[in-house]
Amino acid sequence: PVSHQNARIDVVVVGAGFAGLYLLYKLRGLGLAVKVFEQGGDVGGTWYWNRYPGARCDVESMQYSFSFDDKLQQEWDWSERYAPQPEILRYAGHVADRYDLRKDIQFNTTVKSAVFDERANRWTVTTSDGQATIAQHVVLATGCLSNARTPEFRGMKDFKGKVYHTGNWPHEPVDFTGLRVGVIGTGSSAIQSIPLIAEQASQLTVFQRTANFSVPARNAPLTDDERKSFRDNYPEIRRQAREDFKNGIVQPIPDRGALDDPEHERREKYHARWTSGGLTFMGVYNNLVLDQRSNDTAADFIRERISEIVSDPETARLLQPIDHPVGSKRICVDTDYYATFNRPHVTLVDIKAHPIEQILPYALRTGGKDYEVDALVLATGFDAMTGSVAKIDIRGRGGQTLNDKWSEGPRTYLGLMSAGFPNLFIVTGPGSPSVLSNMIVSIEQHVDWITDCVAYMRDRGAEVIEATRSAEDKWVAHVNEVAAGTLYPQANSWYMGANIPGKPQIFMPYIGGVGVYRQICNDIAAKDYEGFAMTVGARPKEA
Ligand code: NA7
Repeated sequence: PVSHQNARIDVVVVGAGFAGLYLLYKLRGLGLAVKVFEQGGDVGGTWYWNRYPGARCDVESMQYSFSFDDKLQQEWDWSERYAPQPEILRYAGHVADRYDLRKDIQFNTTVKSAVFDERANRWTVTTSDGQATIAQHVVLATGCLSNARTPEFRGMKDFKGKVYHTGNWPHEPVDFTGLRVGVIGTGSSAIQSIPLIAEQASQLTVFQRTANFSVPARNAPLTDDERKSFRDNYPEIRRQAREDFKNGIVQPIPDRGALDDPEHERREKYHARWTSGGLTFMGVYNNLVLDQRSNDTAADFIRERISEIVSDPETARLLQPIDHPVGSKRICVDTDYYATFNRPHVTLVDIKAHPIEQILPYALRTGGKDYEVDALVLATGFDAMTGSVAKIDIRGRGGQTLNDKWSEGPRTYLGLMSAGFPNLFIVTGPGSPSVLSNMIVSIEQHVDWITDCVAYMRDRGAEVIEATRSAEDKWVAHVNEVAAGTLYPQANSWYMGANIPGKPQIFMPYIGGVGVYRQICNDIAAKDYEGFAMTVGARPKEA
């Protein structure tokens, strides 16, 4: 049984990460009554859950931060080039305090279902505390990498040591001193945490299925001068991030393709980016994700660096990715990852050739051999982009569930709405640039667009907005067409849903770039929300 909350709520927001926080701030600015439900015990979303050692953002902190309030960006001091997780979490907390957001956020509360009442044009949102909240709009700010995934391994329940998932790390410090630790996975989370776990563990065994490309972060403390140069130029830097750079990250602009340069020049350029560090490595040339031969030159360069750094030839060979173009999975950014394998107590085990057969009370069995471990770290990733939405029982027109509608893969118009689910918005959803971009740039754009849309509706007395099927069909086709022109679909990545057994494989994010995407969204709004139907009275009208 659920009890109904009586207070009038205009918008329910699901999630209090960066998207949820900014939504609350903006919607409140319209004078609306907003209620945010957050399953964690505090704000911060992905940065609340991902507390593993070495967790930090791979976008530079001066760019991975809110731009909506100049005072905020002038006053907040980032300590390092890449902010560590505790600092990003403090920043989220600061934003919540600064704008007094916590009073409208209910923590430790999971949204169970959202059901649209077609007669009343209202959503009923039920939560884990047994309450039902009625609202005109629901916004899913549930995040793209927030649903940690634990694969099923035979014998897992028999394991007697401690098990940790990087995406759901304990709040109290974890000490691996003197322990034999096993890490499963070699994605970004593993690559960040392995060098630090190796500092403590007596023995570290890394179980790798697919090698990933990683480039050095070259992280360092930010100097006052570096901070000042951003702050003095923030209006232009933020404009460029929004408009000029596909991924929302300001970086030196490549003016040519990899094959336009002779080999020695190409190598010099790769070396320069390798030395300056960071994921802008992929921006050495403008065609690395478009042309296989060009991509090969970058991939070869990284493979060479790996064999240079790692002393054992067999380990070096295993660490060299061979099965996907560089950048078709998000490139990893590390501090001493490859060099860690030179430490005598660190071992790499190939579980592609010999998959994990069984987990025993204190060991992992693969290739007929038992690797003894006292603690297990699962760095096995997320049910990305759709996982957190799928956990909520969402029912739109005619009682259709969103999971049913998306059973062949997510379908949205602009990543913002899905036809048949009126007044249900998604922030950085599938079909928007989302995870292919600086998430804060994308979050701010979506939140601004949604807020403007809600204000537009209110000014015109419109009660309902929904994506039309035809606009959605066209957008889905466009998203696929743009992806097909790149090397991205070649990798078995979580962009494709390929890491979840049984998940339909379609390329989820929109790869056209944040500037192009923003323009499309703005044009649609300027044409009175073309492709959306708005209901002013009883009947929906095509906009
Ligand atoms: P990722 O990038 O999804 O990495 C997960 C890793 O776990 C990857 O190496 C997987 O190998 C491995 N994995 C997953 N399932 C299994 C099973 N069943 N057996 C063996 N190995 C497995 O997640 P992260 O948390 O590292 O990073 C996610 C994003 O966060 C990252 O891209 C950044 O944007 C921030 P696989 O490649 O599937 O063979």
